[in-house]
Amino acid sequence: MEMDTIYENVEDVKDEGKAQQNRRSCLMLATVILGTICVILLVFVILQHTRAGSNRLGLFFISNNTMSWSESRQFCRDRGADLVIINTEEKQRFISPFVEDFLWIGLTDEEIEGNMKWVDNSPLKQGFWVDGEPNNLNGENCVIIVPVENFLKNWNDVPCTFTFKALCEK
Ligand code: 2F8
Ligand code: CA
Repeated sequence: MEMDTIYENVEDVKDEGKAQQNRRSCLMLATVILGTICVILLVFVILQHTRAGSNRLGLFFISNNTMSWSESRQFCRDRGADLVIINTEEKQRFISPFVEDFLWIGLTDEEIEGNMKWVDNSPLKQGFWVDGEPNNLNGENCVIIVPVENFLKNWNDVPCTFTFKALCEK
């Protein structure tokens, strides 16, 4: 074999090596880009899910029997739920049309008079009280939602020992 041909072959092998290296680099880059996109998508989906979770309306159910506020709460908790927390106007408007009875909701100022708290311990920010309520008449510390036409004024505080049906949210 002549010297020229040997050099040509060596050059070909070098070129092939470079091409292979380039292909590997491209593959690596594509993998990194795809991986990054996957991670971004995953984070996005998780964030969406978390946000949707915190805003979502749950499953609502009402007890057949009437009970005190504490018994109502226990009734809900025994079923993996709790008395409903109504902390947005949207939720208040959603729930109100289904209210056909006096129903306990998860709001009470039993601990400190006038300091209404939800069952998750969060403070009441916006109330949807019947005019004149809450009036703490003879020590009323627990709250019911009542079936009246005005869906933005249908809460009343009543004695916690009175018996009403429970409105639970899971
Ligand atoms: O007049 C408002 C008043 O009406 C009732 O008491 C007479 C309610 N009590 C019950 O529904 C148990 C009060 O909570 C209400 O403030
Ligand atoms: Ca009252």
